[in-house]
Amino acid sequence: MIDRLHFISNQTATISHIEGIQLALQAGCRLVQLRVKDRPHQAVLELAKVAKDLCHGFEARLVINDYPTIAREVEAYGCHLGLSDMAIAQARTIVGDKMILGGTANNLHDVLKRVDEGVDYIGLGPLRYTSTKKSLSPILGFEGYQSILNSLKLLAKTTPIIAIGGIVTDDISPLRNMGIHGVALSSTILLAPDRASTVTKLYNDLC
Ligand code: TZP
Ligand code: MG
Repeated sequence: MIDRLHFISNQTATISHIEGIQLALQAGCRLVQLRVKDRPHQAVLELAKVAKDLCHGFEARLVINDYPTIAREVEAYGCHLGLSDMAIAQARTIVGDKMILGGTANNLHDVLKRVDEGVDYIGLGPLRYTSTKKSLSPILGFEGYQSILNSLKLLAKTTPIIAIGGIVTDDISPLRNMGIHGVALSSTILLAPDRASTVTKLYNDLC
């Protein structure tokens, strides 16, 4: 089963990608996505190697955003691709059959495209505004998710949907109740006053 909680790395004013990943792992996260947007390929590869070692120490899974070749090189658990990144079919030829591939979607059209491409999960968002991502797509709100999930149900499409974008702990129950498989989040974990109890609550509410 695809993990229900995905921690997305982000560099804040005071916390680096690697520090953030370490904090998330210490808090109990068991799937980490390394999402580095502002560094050259070689620098991302170096971060990916460190992230892989950290995840290994916590028996956690590592997903690499944007770079199938890096995901293959560090033997990551998965790779996540946006709509303007490499096509899923091409990525599959690079990462092989065992790695999971996730794809971003912002609306029903994208979701159906991702289903056709055969992704292992779909990151669908944003739920609401977040400063973590630049060039944010239109906000879906709960109504947007409900409408897309209704359509998927009618079409009998079962690809797991991971909600993303400005998600806080109180969102988990309503999202799960409408049929969302899991959530991907960054700020709610990184900026939590007590990260461990936040992650515990997230996992409990995601059951
Ligand atoms: N894609 C859509 S929103 C987002 C990404 C990568 C960032 C999610 O971070 P946060 O801090 O949980 O809103
Ligand atoms: Mg991308």
